Amino acid sequence: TAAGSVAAIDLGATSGRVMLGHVGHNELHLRQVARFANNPVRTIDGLHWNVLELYRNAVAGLASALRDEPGIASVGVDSWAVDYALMRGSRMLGNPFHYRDERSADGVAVTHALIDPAELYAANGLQFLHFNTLYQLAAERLSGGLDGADSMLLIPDLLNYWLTGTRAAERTNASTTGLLRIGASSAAAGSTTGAGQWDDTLIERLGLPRSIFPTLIDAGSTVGSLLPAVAAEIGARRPLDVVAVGSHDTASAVVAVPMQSENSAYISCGTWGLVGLELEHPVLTEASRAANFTNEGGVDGHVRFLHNVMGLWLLSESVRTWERGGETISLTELLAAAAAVTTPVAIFDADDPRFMAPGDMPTRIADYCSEHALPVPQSRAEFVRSIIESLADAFGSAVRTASELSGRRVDVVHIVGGGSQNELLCQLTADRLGVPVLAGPVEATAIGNVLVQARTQGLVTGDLESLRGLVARTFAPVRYQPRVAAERRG
Ligand code: LFR
Repeated sequence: TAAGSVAAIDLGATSGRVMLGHVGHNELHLRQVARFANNPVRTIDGLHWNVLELYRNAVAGLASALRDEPGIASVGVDSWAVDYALMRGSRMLGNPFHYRDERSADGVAVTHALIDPAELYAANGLQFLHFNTLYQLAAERLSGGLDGADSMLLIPDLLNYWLTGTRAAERTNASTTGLLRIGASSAAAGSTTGAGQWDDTLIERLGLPRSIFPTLIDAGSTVGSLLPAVAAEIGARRPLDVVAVGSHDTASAVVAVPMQSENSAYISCGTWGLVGLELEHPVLTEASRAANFTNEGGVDGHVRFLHNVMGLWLLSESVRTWERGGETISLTELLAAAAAVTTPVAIFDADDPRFMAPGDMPTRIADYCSEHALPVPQSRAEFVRSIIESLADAFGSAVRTASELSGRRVDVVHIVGGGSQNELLCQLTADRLGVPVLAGPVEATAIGNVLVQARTQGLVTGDLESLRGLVARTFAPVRYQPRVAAERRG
């Protein structure tokens, strides 16, 4: 097979990027052609994504990708999960809400009054996060927000619609709505138990209009060709397809984790730290529900069995707080200072709900420490050290829990995404677990996006194992040996 190029639009909660991927049987190159901030906007009715600006930047990025490489074969879009736009015909009804908006709390209460959380877990297999789409939609229904809507499009599905005029719901991301039925086997289409399909019973019991949920499609299928107006805007001289990728960013990231055995755990670490395993079957036990582990849909029907840890959000939101006075902080210097801290720092519960909403993170961390009789960090370096130690601690416990709940031994942990560049975090995670950490690639999400498109275009072939082999060969991970285990052995 000949090599070729595709473009990946990858929207994260703090920044978006457009990447050009060049893929062949034994080659994989990625180049960033555009990167832009993702700054949410608070208005009188709550916290929103600036989705028009994200789309404008994505389209501008595609235009520069095409100037660099006119032969691009396709485009794929991924983003964070759960959030959506409500539509009437082709019109978007209002700006999508940010999952950190507080309104979904009302939705949780009404939903759990209708359906017991244990019953919900049996139906959808999802960990409880107050922002899961079903709670947001419940809140929306209470406030009349669903009136007049004839469809609901998750963020990547919305961009795919704007690019092609075709409405569809890609399955990996749809699995985060809480409205897809989980099954005993992987979420394959065509299953007679309704696994991987919109759960009509659940939707009806929640009083949601079934008609707003679009046709489901699998990653790897073609959504459609670029609309002529879009093609003209970006200067495409030949027809260009939009391919559905693992449109949940975490699903794309997991595709590109260079796991070489089934005893590998992964941590996809960006704004969030998504910690878990890839499985063939969901784990729906009471213990798994109590530990708040989720069974999200993966590319090729695998299960992403994982837990959401608060992630680098704790750090980025702290930096944002410190920069409010107009100062610009160097992250490199801050991390170096944190690495040099020798006084013992507090290990706090990174998953405490108080850290969820945007705001003054250092004060919240200090409050947490005082309340729990822990040493309150005294300097920025100590705050950062405390955050990183606490994340490593949470990562360590989540890996251990994933292993216990699934009965799968873990002898290596891969960290991908921005967090894989944080040496202290990688080392401390290895130390906590007593197993090696393999760090990288940083741009796992974009790579996963690119690889699924490349496979659809016939530039590569095979299952995830062979795609991961290509990642492992082209992006050699950095290895962190556990210091604790080494000391014990010595
Ligand atoms: C990571 C992520 C997580 C999801 C959270 C909210 O970017 O997609 O997987 O739980 O954002 O959508």
